[in-house]
Amino acid sequence: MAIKTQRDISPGRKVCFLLGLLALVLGGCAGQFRISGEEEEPAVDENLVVVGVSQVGSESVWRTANTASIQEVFTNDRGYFLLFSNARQRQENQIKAIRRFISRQVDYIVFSPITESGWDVVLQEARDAGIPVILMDRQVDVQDHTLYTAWVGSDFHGEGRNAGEWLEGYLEQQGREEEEIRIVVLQGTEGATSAIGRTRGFQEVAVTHSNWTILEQVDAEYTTAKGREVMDNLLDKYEEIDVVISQNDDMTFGALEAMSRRGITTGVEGDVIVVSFDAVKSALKLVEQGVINVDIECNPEQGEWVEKVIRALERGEDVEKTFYIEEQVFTPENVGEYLDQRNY
Ligand code: GZL
Ligand code: ZN
Repeated sequence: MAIKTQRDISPGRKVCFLLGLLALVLGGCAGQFRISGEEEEPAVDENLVVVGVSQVGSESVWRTANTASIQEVFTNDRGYFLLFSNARQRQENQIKAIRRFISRQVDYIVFSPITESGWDVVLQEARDAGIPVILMDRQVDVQDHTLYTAWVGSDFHGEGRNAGEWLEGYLEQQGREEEEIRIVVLQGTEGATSAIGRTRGFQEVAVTHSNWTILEQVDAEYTTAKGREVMDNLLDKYEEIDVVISQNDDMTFGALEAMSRRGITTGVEGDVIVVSFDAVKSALKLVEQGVINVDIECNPEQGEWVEKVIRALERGEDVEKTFYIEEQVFTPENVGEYLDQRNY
């Protein structure tokens, strides 16, 4: 799919757009609005491509970066009018926001479904309204996959395998490939595609090692507070833990706190091996210090890809159903060259 660098706006739209912009500036209000369902909803400028975005929440550094990547691209000067809603980790808020977008007859609906189930009805309503839906980050588990036009996200299953394969290599390097390895897993939000994929991918590798035991996998909701609480409980319960697999950096920060409070060291020279996911800058710094052994990247900068899909649809082009974003694995050996490039 050829992507043009600049959106074509027809001359008619240009004039209205400039007038619209003038009105907005004079009106003192920015062209992008946040709707979290409380404040009065703004009038939509019909001369722009209106995009309604329902975001999971702001549970993690990753999510904040993901939101920023949306707000950076769906701007007035690129021909868009963004209606943005933060669901604060509640599916019913996402469904309400999508229904509001439908009633406002937006041109496109974009959302990251907090969990995979429960979307068939509202996506049918969007289709009945003739509004294309683009999924970002997580996926929906629906009977009819034509209910959405495209999905932009990561290969979570591949990320889980990356973690397992890295651990294989590391234990071999340490001469521990025959040793009993006791593993705990801090999982992300139950039912989230990212948690499902990472769990499955890692387990696929783990089952090939009879000396690896996954003691327990616990939902720690992708947050630091829950990560700390869950890690504390696991440390109370299990005498010996050799590896912590934490499915995002925010939970890892909490787990590190729980361990260091008990004098347990982690990372390259530590008692416990720590495998994390997301690879946000604050965690990559801990990789560089050797406190986290490895961080499996999950790239949140999906806004530009979602915008490319919408631009293609605006031109009447067909689009791929799936867009996987490139990702890699960061260790103390390679993280240095990426750290200063990280802007989240
Ligand atoms: C991953 C995304 C996850 C991140 C977490 O694509 O679904 O949700 O890994 C975020 O940080 O909460
Ligand atoms: Zn597989």
